[in-house]
Amino acid sequence: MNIEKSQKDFAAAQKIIPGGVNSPVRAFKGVGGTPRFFDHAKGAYVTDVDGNTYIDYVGSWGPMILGHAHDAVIAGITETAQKGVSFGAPCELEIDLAQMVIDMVPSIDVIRFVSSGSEATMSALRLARGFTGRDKILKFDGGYHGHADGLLVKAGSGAATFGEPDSAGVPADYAKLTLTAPFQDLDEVKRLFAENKGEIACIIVEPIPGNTGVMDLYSNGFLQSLRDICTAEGALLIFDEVMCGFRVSSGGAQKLFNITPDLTCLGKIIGGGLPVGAYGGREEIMRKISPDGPVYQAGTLSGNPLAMRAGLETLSRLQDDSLYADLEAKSKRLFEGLLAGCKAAGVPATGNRFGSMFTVFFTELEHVTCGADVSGHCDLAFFGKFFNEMLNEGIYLAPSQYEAAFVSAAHTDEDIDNTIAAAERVLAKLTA
Ligand code: KE4
Repeated sequence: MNIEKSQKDFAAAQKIIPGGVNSPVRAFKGVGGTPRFFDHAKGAYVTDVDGNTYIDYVGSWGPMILGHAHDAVIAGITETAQKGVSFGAPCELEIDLAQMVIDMVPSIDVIRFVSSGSEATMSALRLARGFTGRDKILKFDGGYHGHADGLLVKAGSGAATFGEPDSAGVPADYAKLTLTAPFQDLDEVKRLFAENKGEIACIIVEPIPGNTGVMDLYSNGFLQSLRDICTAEGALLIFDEVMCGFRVSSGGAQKLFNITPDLTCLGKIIGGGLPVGAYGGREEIMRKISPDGPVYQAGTLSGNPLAMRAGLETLSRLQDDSLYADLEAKSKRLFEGLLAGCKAAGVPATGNRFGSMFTVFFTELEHVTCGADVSGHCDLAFFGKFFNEMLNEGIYLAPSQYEAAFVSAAHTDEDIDNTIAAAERVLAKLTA
Protein backbone atom coordinates (compact mmCIF):
# COMPACT_ATOMS: atom_id res chain seq x y z
CA MET A 1 0.00 0.00 0.00
CA ASN A 2 1.48 3.35 -1.04
CA ILE A 3 1.41 5.84 1.86
CA GLU A 4 4.12 8.25 0.72
CA LYS A 5 1.99 11.38 1.05
CA SER A 6 0.84 10.43 4.56
CA GLN A 7 4.47 9.85 5.51
CA LYS A 8 5.46 13.25 4.09
CA ASP A 9 2.50 14.95 5.75
CA PHE A 10 3.27 13.30 9.08
CA ALA A 11 6.91 14.46 8.93
CA ALA A 12 5.76 18.01 8.16
CA ALA A 13 3.06 18.00 10.85
CA GLN A 14 5.47 16.77 13.51
CA LYS A 15 7.62 19.85 12.97
CA ILE A 16 4.84 22.27 13.96
CA ILE A 17 2.21 20.26 15.91
CA PRO A 18 3.01 18.17 19.04
CA GLY A 19 3.34 14.58 17.83
CA GLY A 20 2.06 15.75 14.46
CA VAL A 21 -1.50 15.41 15.71
CA ASN A 22 -4.15 17.44 17.45
CA SER A 23 -5.17 14.57 19.70
CA PRO A 24 -2.62 12.05 20.98
CA VAL A 25 -4.31 8.73 20.13
CA ARG A 26 -4.18 9.68 16.43
CA ALA A 27 -0.38 9.40 16.40
CA PHE A 28 -0.47 5.57 16.32
CA LYS A 29 1.89 5.42 19.33
CA GLY A 30 -0.02 2.39 20.61
CA VAL A 31 0.31 0.41 17.38
CA GLY A 32 3.29 1.81 15.47
CA GLY A 33 3.36 2.86 11.85
CA THR A 34 2.34 6.05 10.08
CA PRO A 35 -0.98 7.73 10.80
CA ARG A 36 -3.02 8.08 7.65
CA PHE A 37 -3.82 11.65 6.62
CA PHE A 38 -7.35 11.62 5.24
CA ASP A 39 -8.48 13.59 2.21
CA HIS A 40 -12.21 12.79 2.24
CA ALA A 41 -14.84 10.46 3.61
CA LYS A 42 -18.32 9.30 2.58
CA GLY A 43 -20.64 6.82 4.26
CA ALA A 44 -18.64 3.95 5.76
CA TYR A 45 -15.45 4.86 3.91
CA VAL A 46 -12.48 7.13 4.42
CA THR A 47 -9.85 7.88 1.78
CA ASP A 48 -6.30 8.98 2.58
CA VAL A 49 -4.13 11.48 0.72
CA ASP A 50 -2.52 8.64 -1.25
CA GLY A 51 -5.89 7.55 -2.56
CA ASN A 52 -6.25 4.45 -0.34
CA THR A 53 -9.84 3.83 0.77
CA TYR A 54 -10.70 2.05 4.02
CA ILE A 55 -13.83 0.69 5.65
CA ASP A 56 -13.94 2.95 8.72
CA TYR A 57 -14.76 1.64 12.22
CA VAL A 58 -13.52 4.76 14.06
CA GLY A 59 -16.17 7.11 12.69
CA SER A 60 -14.32 10.13 14.12
CA TRP A 61 -14.41 8.29 17.51
CA GLY A 62 -18.17 7.95 17.52
CA PRO A 63 -19.92 10.98 15.96
CA MET A 64 -20.44 9.49 12.49
CA ILE A 65 -23.24 7.06 13.40
CA LEU A 66 -25.07 7.94 10.15
CA GLY A 67 -21.86 7.58 8.15
CA HIS A 68 -19.54 10.28 6.88
CA ALA A 69 -20.83 13.31 4.92
CA HIS A 70 -24.48 12.28 5.18
CA ASP A 71 -26.34 14.14 2.43
CA ALA A 72 -28.90 15.71 4.77
CA VAL A 73 -26.28 16.76 7.33
CA ILE A 74 -24.13 18.37 4.64
CA ALA A 75 -27.15 20.07 3.08
CA GLY A 76 -28.23 21.40 6.47
CA ILE A 77 -24.76 22.68 7.35
CA THR A 78 -24.42 24.29 3.92
CA GLU A 79 -27.79 26.05 4.17
CA THR A 80 -27.12 27.30 7.71
CA ALA A 81 -23.57 28.41 6.90
CA GLN A 82 -24.92 30.83 4.28
CA LYS A 83 -26.73 32.63 7.10
CA GLY A 84 -23.65 32.92 9.35
CA VAL A 85 -21.81 30.30 11.38
CA SER A 86 -21.71 31.88 14.82
CA PHE A 87 -23.45 34.86 16.41
CA GLY A 88 -22.27 34.79 20.02
CA ALA A 89 -25.93 35.40 20.74
CA PRO A 90 -28.97 33.14 21.13
CA CYS A 91 -30.50 31.53 18.03
CA GLU A 92 -33.59 29.37 17.53
CA LEU A 93 -31.55 26.34 16.50
CA GLU A 94 -30.32 26.10 20.11
CA ILE A 95 -33.90 25.80 21.35
CA ASP A 96 -34.68 23.20 18.68
CA LEU A 97 -31.71 20.97 19.55
CA ALA A 98 -32.20 21.42 23.31
CA GLN A 99 -35.83 20.34 23.02
CA MET A 100 -34.90 17.38 20.82
CA VAL A 101 -32.34 16.12 23.35
CA ILE A 102 -34.75 16.65 26.26
CA ASP A 103 -37.43 14.66 24.39
CA MET A 104 -34.93 11.83 23.76
CA VAL A 105 -33.27 11.69 27.20
CA PRO A 106 -35.98 11.74 29.93
CA SER A 107 -33.54 12.45 32.80
CA ILE A 108 -32.72 15.82 31.24
CA ASP A 109 -35.10 18.68 32.08
CA VAL A 110 -32.62 21.48 31.34
CA ILE A 111 -29.48 21.39 29.17
CA ARG A 112 -26.45 23.58 28.45
CA PHE A 113 -24.47 23.25 25.21
CA VAL A 114 -20.68 23.49 25.14
CA SER A 115 -18.12 22.65 22.45
CA SER A 116 -16.61 19.32 23.50
CA GLY A 117 -17.10 16.33 25.73
CA SER A 118 -14.30 17.56 27.97
CA GLU A 119 -16.08 20.86 28.49
CA ALA A 120 -19.27 18.97 29.29
CA THR A 121 -17.71 16.79 32.00
CA MET A 122 -15.60 19.61 33.43
CA SER A 123 -18.73 21.75 33.76
CA ALA A 124 -20.81 18.90 35.20
CA LEU A 125 -18.21 18.31 37.91
CA ARG A 126 -18.16 21.99 38.85
CA LEU A 127 -21.95 21.92 38.96
CA ALA A 128 -21.98 18.81 41.18
CA ARG A 129 -19.56 20.51 43.57
CA GLY A 130 -21.58 23.73 43.51
CA PHE A 131 -24.88 21.91 44.06
CA THR A 132 -23.67 19.64 46.91
CA GLY A 133 -21.11 21.96 48.49
CA ARG A 134 -18.71 19.02 48.50
CA ASP A 135 -15.22 19.01 46.93
CA LYS A 136 -14.28 15.38 46.24
CA ILE A 137 -15.25 13.36 43.17
CA LEU A 138 -15.05 9.63 42.45
CA LYS A 139 -14.12 8.16 39.08
CA PHE A 140 -12.94 4.73 37.94
CA ASP A 141 -9.55 3.48 36.78
CA GLY A 142 -9.66 3.42 33.01
CA GLY A 143 -12.63 5.77 32.92
CA TYR A 144 -11.86 8.60 30.51
CA HIS A 145 -13.91 11.76 30.69
CA GLY A 146 -11.80 14.20 28.70
CA HIS A 147 -8.75 16.14 29.74
CA ALA A 148 -9.91 18.45 32.55
CA ASP A 149 -7.26 18.50 35.30
CA GLY A 150 -9.23 16.67 37.96
CA LEU A 151 -10.11 13.87 35.56
CA LEU A 152 -6.56 13.04 34.50
CA VAL A 153 -6.08 10.93 37.59
CA LYS A 154 -5.45 7.23 38.11
CA ALA A 155 -5.85 5.16 41.23
CA GLY A 156 -3.40 6.32 43.89
CA SER A 157 -0.94 3.70 45.09
CA GLY A 158 -1.43 2.22 48.56
CA ALA A 159 -4.38 2.48 50.92
CA ALA A 160 -4.52 6.28 50.63
CA THR A 161 -6.35 5.83 47.34
CA PHE A 162 -5.91 9.56 46.80
CA GLY A 163 -5.50 10.16 43.11
CA GLU A 164 -2.14 10.76 41.51
CA PRO A 165 -1.92 12.93 38.40
CA ASP A 166 -2.00 11.00 35.14
CA SER A 167 -0.42 13.95 33.40
CA ALA A 168 2.31 16.45 34.10
CA GLY A 169 0.91 19.84 34.96
CA VAL A 170 -1.89 18.61 37.18
CA PRO A 171 -1.18 19.88 40.72
CA ALA A 172 -0.92 17.00 43.23
CA ASP A 173 -3.09 18.91 45.69
CA TYR A 174 -5.78 19.17 43.03
CA ALA A 175 -5.58 15.51 42.07
CA LYS A 176 -6.09 14.57 45.72
CA LEU A 177 -9.70 15.63 45.37
CA THR A 178 -10.20 12.85 42.85
CA LEU A 179 -10.81 9.42 44.38
CA THR A 180 -10.61 6.38 42.15
CA ALA A 181 -11.70 2.76 42.29
CA PRO A 182 -11.48 -0.18 39.89
CA PHE A 183 -14.55 -0.96 37.79
CA GLN A 184 -16.76 -3.62 39.44
CA ASP A 185 -15.23 -3.01 42.91
CA LEU A 186 -18.29 -2.08 44.98
CA ASP A 187 -16.48 -2.69 48.28
CA GLU A 188 -13.90 -0.06 47.38
CA VAL A 189 -16.62 2.42 46.39
CA LYS A 190 -18.36 1.85 49.71
CA ARG A 191 -15.05 2.15 51.60
CA LEU A 192 -14.30 5.46 49.91
CA PHE A 193 -17.71 6.85 50.80
CA ALA A 194 -17.28 5.69 54.40
CA GLU A 195 -13.78 7.17 54.60
CA ASN A 196 -14.88 10.46 53.03
CA LYS A 197 -18.29 10.77 54.66
CA GLY A 198 -20.22 13.75 53.38
CA GLU A 199 -17.30 14.91 51.24
CA ILE A 200 -17.96 13.28 47.84
CA ALA A 201 -19.93 15.46 45.44
CA CYS A 202 -20.46 12.85 42.74
CA ILE A 203 -19.54 9.68 40.99
CA ILE A 204 -18.75 10.19 37.32
CA VAL A 205 -18.91 7.04 35.23
CA GLU A 206 -19.34 5.99 31.63
CA PRO A 207 -22.42 3.76 31.93
CA ILE A 208 -20.85 1.79 29.09
CA PRO A 209 -17.10 2.42 29.37
CA GLY A 210 -15.40 2.70 25.99
CA ASN A 211 -11.99 4.08 26.92
CA THR A 212 -10.31 1.03 28.30
CA GLY A 213 -11.98 -1.03 25.66
CA VAL A 214 -15.74 -1.58 26.00
CA MET A 215 -16.75 -2.81 29.46
CA ASP A 216 -20.00 -4.19 30.92
CA LEU A 217 -20.91 -2.51 34.22
CA TYR A 218 -24.59 -3.37 33.91
CA SER A 219 -25.06 -7.14 33.79
CA ASN A 220 -23.75 -7.78 37.31
CA GLY A 221 -25.72 -4.89 38.84
CA PHE A 222 -22.67 -2.67 39.45
CA LEU A 223 -24.22 0.36 37.73
CA GLN A 224 -27.49 0.08 39.68
CA SER A 225 -25.46 -0.19 42.90
CA LEU A 226 -23.72 3.10 42.06
CA ARG A 227 -27.15 4.69 41.63
CA ASP A 228 -28.25 3.34 45.01
CA ILE A 229 -25.06 4.46 46.79
CA CYS A 230 -25.29 8.00 45.38
CA THR A 231 -28.92 8.26 46.45
CA ALA A 232 -28.09 7.03 49.96
CA GLU A 233 -25.03 9.30 50.30
CA GLY A 234 -26.52 12.49 48.85
CA ALA A 235 -23.97 12.46 46.02
CA LEU A 236 -24.87 13.04 42.38
CA LEU A 237 -24.55 10.24 39.82
CA ILE A 238 -23.12 11.66 36.60
CA PHE A 239 -23.42 9.48 33.49
CA ASP A 240 -20.74 10.41 31.01
CA GLU A 241 -22.59 9.43 27.83
CA VAL A 242 -20.30 11.36 25.51
CA MET A 243 -19.54 8.10 23.70
CA CYS A 244 -22.54 5.84 24.41
CA GLY A 245 -25.20 8.56 24.27
CA PHE A 246 -27.38 8.03 21.16
CA ARG A 247 -24.88 5.28 20.19
CA VAL A 248 -26.59 2.33 21.94
CA SER A 249 -30.18 3.62 21.84
CA SER A 250 -32.12 6.78 21.01
CA GLY A 251 -31.91 7.64 24.71
CA GLY A 252 -28.41 6.39 25.42
CA ALA A 253 -27.31 3.80 27.98
CA GLN A 254 -29.66 5.20 30.64
CA LYS A 255 -32.64 4.29 28.41
CA LEU A 256 -31.19 0.86 27.59
CA PHE A 257 -30.58 0.09 31.28
CA ASN A 258 -33.48 2.09 32.76
CA ILE A 259 -31.14 3.70 35.33
CA THR A 260 -31.60 7.42 35.91
CA PRO A 261 -28.55 9.62 36.58
CA ASP A 262 -28.71 13.06 38.16
CA LEU A 263 -26.62 14.63 35.40
CA THR A 264 -25.72 13.44 31.89
CA CYS A 265 -22.78 14.54 29.76
CA LEU A 266 -23.07 14.31 25.99
CA GLY A 267 -20.83 14.89 22.99
CA LYS A 268 -19.76 13.28 19.70
CA ILE A 269 -23.05 12.18 18.04
CA ILE A 270 -24.95 15.21 19.42
CA GLY A 271 -22.87 17.41 17.06
CA GLY A 272 -22.96 15.09 14.05
CA GLY A 273 -19.23 15.66 13.58
CA LEU A 274 -19.16 19.35 14.50
CA PRO A 275 -17.90 20.53 17.90
CA VAL A 276 -20.80 20.09 20.33
CA GLY A 277 -20.91 18.85 23.90
CA ALA A 278 -23.69 19.22 26.44
CA TYR A 279 -24.56 18.55 30.05
CA GLY A 280 -28.03 18.38 31.50
CA GLY A 281 -30.23 16.96 34.21
CA ARG A 282 -32.84 17.74 36.78
CA GLU A 283 -34.15 21.30 36.81
CA GLU A 284 -33.21 21.92 40.46
CA ILE A 285 -29.59 21.07 39.71
CA MET A 286 -29.26 22.81 36.35
CA ARG A 287 -30.73 26.06 37.68
CA LYS A 288 -27.51 26.45 39.66
CA ILE A 289 -25.73 27.26 36.40
CA SER A 290 -24.99 30.90 35.58
CA PRO A 291 -26.76 33.17 34.91
CA ASP A 292 -29.61 31.45 36.80
CA GLY A 293 -27.32 30.44 39.64
CA PRO A 294 -23.84 30.74 41.16
CA VAL A 295 -21.95 28.05 39.18
CA TYR A 296 -20.13 29.80 36.34
CA GLN A 297 -19.61 28.26 32.91
CA ALA A 298 -19.30 29.97 29.53
CA GLY A 299 -18.16 29.45 25.92
CA THR A 300 -17.72 31.68 22.88
CA LEU A 301 -18.92 29.11 20.38
CA SER A 302 -21.42 27.30 22.58
CA GLY A 303 -24.67 26.71 20.69
CA ASN A 304 -23.44 28.17 17.41
CA PRO A 305 -25.98 27.73 14.61
CA LEU A 306 -23.72 25.63 12.38
CA ALA A 307 -23.04 23.00 15.06
CA MET A 308 -26.63 23.06 16.23
CA ARG A 309 -27.89 22.35 12.69
CA ALA A 310 -25.45 19.43 12.30
CA GLY A 311 -26.73 18.01 15.59
CA LEU A 312 -30.37 18.47 14.59
CA GLU A 313 -29.92 16.78 11.20
CA THR A 314 -28.17 13.87 12.93
CA LEU A 315 -30.37 13.35 15.99
CA SER A 316 -33.58 13.73 13.96
CA ARG A 317 -32.54 10.54 12.10
CA LEU A 318 -31.94 8.65 15.35
CA GLN A 319 -35.52 8.78 16.59
CA ASP A 320 -36.34 5.65 14.58
CA ASP A 321 -35.66 2.46 16.55
CA SER A 322 -35.43 0.50 13.28
CA LEU A 323 -32.06 2.22 12.73
CA TYR A 324 -30.82 0.76 16.03
CA ALA A 325 -32.19 -2.67 15.10
CA ASP A 326 -30.18 -2.52 11.87
CA LEU A 327 -27.06 -1.38 13.73
CA GLU A 328 -27.53 -4.19 16.26
CA ALA A 329 -27.81 -6.88 13.57
CA LYS A 330 -24.75 -5.70 11.61
CA SER A 331 -22.63 -5.13 14.72
CA LYS A 332 -23.53 -8.50 16.23
CA ARG A 333 -22.57 -10.26 13.01
CA LEU A 334 -19.25 -8.41 12.77
CA PHE A 335 -18.37 -8.89 16.45
CA GLU A 336 -19.19 -12.61 16.39
CA GLY A 337 -17.47 -13.03 13.04
CA LEU A 338 -14.25 -11.53 14.36
CA LEU A 339 -14.31 -13.71 17.49
CA ALA A 340 -15.05 -16.78 15.37
CA GLY A 341 -12.10 -15.90 13.15
CA CYS A 342 -9.84 -15.67 16.20
CA LYS A 343 -11.08 -19.04 17.45
CA ALA A 344 -10.55 -20.67 14.06
CA ALA A 345 -7.00 -19.29 13.92
CA GLY A 346 -6.25 -20.38 17.47
CA VAL A 347 -5.86 -16.79 18.64
CA PRO A 348 -7.13 -16.34 22.21
CA ALA A 349 -9.67 -13.52 22.26
CA THR A 350 -12.80 -12.29 23.96
CA GLY A 351 -14.87 -9.13 23.69
CA ASN A 352 -17.59 -6.82 24.97
CA ARG A 353 -20.30 -5.24 22.84
CA PHE A 354 -23.28 -2.99 23.32
CA GLY A 355 -25.12 -2.18 20.12
CA SER A 356 -22.74 -0.71 17.55
CA MET A 357 -19.81 -0.17 19.92
CA PHE A 358 -17.53 -3.06 20.78
CA THR A 359 -13.99 -4.14 21.54
CA VAL A 360 -12.25 -7.43 20.73
CA PHE A 361 -9.47 -8.13 23.24
CA PHE A 362 -6.56 -10.42 22.44
CA THR A 363 -6.29 -12.27 25.74
CA GLU A 364 -6.45 -15.67 27.39
CA LEU A 365 -9.05 -14.25 29.81
CA GLU A 366 -12.60 -15.49 29.35
CA HIS A 367 -13.95 -12.03 30.16
CA VAL A 368 -12.39 -8.55 30.33
CA THR A 369 -14.12 -6.64 33.12
CA CYS A 370 -11.80 -3.77 34.14
CA GLY A 371 -8.79 -1.69 33.16
CA ALA A 372 -6.33 -4.01 34.91
CA ASP A 373 -7.55 -6.91 32.77
CA VAL A 374 -6.53 -4.92 29.68
CA SER A 375 -3.20 -3.54 30.90
CA GLY A 376 -2.20 -6.79 32.59
CA HIS A 377 -3.66 -9.55 30.44
CA CYS A 378 -4.08 -8.39 26.85
CA ASP A 379 -1.49 -8.94 24.11
CA LEU A 380 -1.01 -5.31 23.10
CA ALA A 381 1.84 -6.22 20.74
CA PHE A 382 -0.40 -8.65 18.87
CA PHE A 383 -3.10 -5.99 18.71
CA GLY A 384 -0.58 -3.63 17.07
CA LYS A 385 0.29 -6.21 14.43
CA PHE A 386 -3.38 -7.02 13.82
CA PHE A 387 -4.22 -3.32 13.52
CA ASN A 388 -1.50 -2.63 10.94
CA GLU A 389 -2.25 -5.73 8.87
CA MET A 390 -5.95 -4.82 8.84
CA LEU A 391 -4.95 -1.32 7.73
CA ASN A 392 -3.09 -2.87 4.81
CA GLU A 393 -6.26 -4.83 4.03
CA GLY A 394 -8.21 -1.56 3.84
CA ILE A 395 -9.87 -1.78 7.26
CA TYR A 396 -9.48 1.21 9.59
CA LEU A 397 -9.79 0.21 13.24
CA ALA A 398 -9.10 2.33 16.32
CA PRO A 399 -5.28 2.47 16.80
CA SER A 400 -5.41 1.19 20.41
CA GLN A 401 -6.59 -1.86 22.33
CA TYR A 402 -8.09 0.61 24.81
CA GLU A 403 -10.63 1.94 22.33
CA ALA A 404 -13.94 0.88 20.78
CA ALA A 405 -15.00 0.04 17.24
CA PHE A 406 -18.09 1.77 15.89
CA VAL A 407 -20.46 0.54 13.17
CA SER A 408 -22.54 3.13 11.29
CA ALA A 409 -25.87 3.05 9.50
CA ALA A 410 -23.86 3.35 6.27
CA HIS A 411 -21.95 0.06 6.70
CA THR A 412 -23.41 -2.57 4.38
CA ASP A 413 -23.63 -6.32 4.81
CA GLU A 414 -20.92 -6.55 2.16
CA ASP A 415 -18.67 -4.28 4.26
CA ILE A 416 -19.20 -6.59 7.24
CA ASP A 417 -18.43 -9.67 5.13
CA ASN A 418 -15.31 -8.04 3.69
CA THR A 419 -14.10 -7.03 7.15
CA ILE A 420 -14.51 -10.54 8.54
CA ALA A 421 -12.75 -12.01 5.50
CA ALA A 422 -9.88 -9.54 5.90
CA ALA A 423 -9.55 -10.47 9.57
CA GLU A 424 -9.43 -14.16 8.68
CA ARG A 425 -6.59 -13.51 6.22
CA VAL A 426 -4.71 -11.37 8.75
CA LEU A 427 -5.11 -13.86 11.59
CA ALA A 428 -3.90 -16.68 9.33
CA LYS A 429 -0.87 -14.59 8.35
CA LEU A 430 -0.05 -13.68 11.96
CA THR A 431 -0.29 -17.28 13.15
CA ALA A 432 1.51 -18.92 10.21
P1 KE4 B 1 -13.84 15.37 23.79
O1 KE4 B 1 -13.30 16.49 24.65
O2 KE4 B 1 -12.71 14.56 23.14
O3 KE4 B 1 -14.91 15.80 22.82
O4 KE4 B 1 -14.61 14.31 24.75
C1 KE4 B 1 -13.90 13.75 25.83
C2 KE4 B 1 -14.58 12.46 26.23
C3 KE4 B 1 -15.39 12.46 27.35
N1 KE4 B 1 -16.05 11.35 27.74
C4 KE4 B 1 -15.92 10.19 27.05
C5 KE4 B 1 -16.64 8.97 27.52
C6 KE4 B 1 -15.11 10.14 25.89
O5 KE4 B 1 -14.99 8.96 25.22
C7 KE4 B 1 -14.42 11.28 25.48
C8 KE4 B 1 -13.47 11.27 24.28
N2 KE4 B 1 -13.26 10.01 23.68
C9 KE4 B 1 -12.02 9.82 22.98
C10 KE4 B 1 -11.99 8.42 22.39
N3 KE4 B 1 -11.63 7.45 23.35
C11 KE4 B 1 -11.83 10.87 21.91
C12 KE4 B 1 -10.69 10.61 20.96
C13 KE4 B 1 -9.50 11.45 21.27
O6 KE4 B 1 -9.20 11.66 22.46
O7 KE4 B 1 -8.88 11.87 20.28
